Order: sequence, then C-alpha cells, then structure tokens
Amino acid sequence: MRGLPEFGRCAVMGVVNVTPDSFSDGGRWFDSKAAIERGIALLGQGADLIDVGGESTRPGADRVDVDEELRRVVPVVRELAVAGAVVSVDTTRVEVASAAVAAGARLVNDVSGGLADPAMAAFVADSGVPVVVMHWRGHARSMQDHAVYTDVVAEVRGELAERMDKVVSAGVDPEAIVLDPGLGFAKTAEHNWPLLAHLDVLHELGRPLLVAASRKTFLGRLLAAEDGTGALRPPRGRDDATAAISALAAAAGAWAVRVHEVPASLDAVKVAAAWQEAR
Ligand code: PMM
Repeated sequence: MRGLPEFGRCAVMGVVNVTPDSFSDGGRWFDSKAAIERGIALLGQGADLIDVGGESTRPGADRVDVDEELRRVVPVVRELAVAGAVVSVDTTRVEVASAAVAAGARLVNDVSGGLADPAMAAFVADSGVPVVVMHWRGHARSMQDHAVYTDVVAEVRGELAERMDKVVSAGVDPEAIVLDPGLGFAKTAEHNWPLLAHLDVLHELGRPLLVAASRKTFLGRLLAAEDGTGALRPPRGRDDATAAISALAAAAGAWAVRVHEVPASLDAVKVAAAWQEAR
C-alpha cells in the first residue's frame, strides 16, 4: 500500500509492546502468542492501527540487539497483518523496518525520525511506506540529558522541519510523512504540556500529527497522590487522562492518537468528531 491511511476522523493506534521492560505495560505481551492475542483484541475493540514494537524507549533503557528485536517483532507483525490489521512497526532500525514491511507492516514508526539509522530514510523512500517522523534528541539511555529548551514549541517545530527536510532529500514523498512531537522523549512535563497546547504550531508544518501521550510519566505527575506522599499515579491509572488527551488532540486536528487502551480513546475521538462536525 502506498500513501497514508485515512480514517475520516482522528485514528486510534493501539500499542503492542513486545518487550519485558516498557514502563507502561512491560512484560505483559512479551511472548509472541500473548502479543498476537493482544493485537487481535485491540483490533476487535476497533483500533484503526496496531503499533508493534520490540525495543523499550523508556528513559534510561538499554538497547536490545537487532536479532532479538527481529525475533520479537516480525512474527507478531505477520500474524496481525494476516488478521487484517493495519500494522505499524515501532523501530529505529532499518533491518527491523524492512523485515516488518515484508511481513505486512504498512507504516514505519521511527521514534528517532531517521536519526538513529542512516539507512532508514532511503528504505522508506524505496518501499514507499508512510513514516512517522518523531522529534528525538538521542537514545533512551541519555535522552533526558537533552531536555533543555528555551522555547520548546519553537524548537520542536524547527527540529521537526529539519528532520522532514532530511528525509525528503533522501527521497521520501512528503505526502507519506506523519509528524510527532515525541512527548517524553528528551522532554519533561513542563515541555509536554505546551507541545500539546500548541499542536496548531506543529500543524503549520503541513503534515498530519500523531500524538502519543498514553500513560506517560507527565500524566502520573499530574495525577499524583494528594496524601502528602506525592506518589506518581501508576501507569495503568493514567488511562482516563489519556482518553481526555485523545479527545483534545482529536479536536485539535490530530491524525492519530497512540494508546495502550483503545475503547475509551475510540469513544473520545468519536465525541471530538461529532463536536467538530456540529460547528
Ligand atoms: N512513545 C513510545 C513508544 N513509541 N512512537 C511514537 N511515534 N511516539 C511516541 O511518543 C512513542 C512511540 C513510548 O511509550 P510506550 O513505551 O508506552 O510504548
């Protein structure tokens, strides 16, 4: 398939992390069978896209080797594609992206925006698959050292524009690019909120936006205990806030939201669509 899938409203991308250590759902879908079942369940719940990843990007995480990432991702992509899902592959490695596309993936979700693997942009250009270009400043181990901005919205916009120019000059069709502010990637809560509140500025770049706030730490901080401990709300207690962001992101014109729990976000984007239609 060439070109970007269109859904007539903000799409809901369900997440399947085939990892032992993701902050949000680490270990739950680590074996292939559990991951495939989870993907099929998300599909049954109405997910428009299923994002399959085999490497945790939580701050501080070590990298997995490429053979292990392939082992985790490819069988899950294949089975979900056979089941009729529109699958995206969440990887920064061209070997994994190309094996996943051969197995039926229809979108490459590269959280490094082509920075981590110099061969990624050329592969995307040759294969013609659409690509998510996310704002990124370094691998998980050290990324929070780069969470320094004077004007986060302007800097993320500028760096995304630069990334987009780079992948386009490598031959990628601009129409095949989705942009993503990269919430939590070299960003703290004080950076994530202005980015969400200024999606209009990122829309000025002329490409659809993917918003991936689901269960992230800044929501845990927003919803922290008020009993004096200040304990962060644990990841699975952040799903209602995630759905609220899905509604707001959809109302702000996002192309898709990437979430761990599909049903509430699907309702949320439908509410936003009805609300917008009535304007
Ligand atoms: N965040 C995570 C993983 N993949 N992909 C995109 N495009 N944007 C993101 O913000 C993003 C991503 C980390 O979250 P997870 O470990 O819960 O999947």
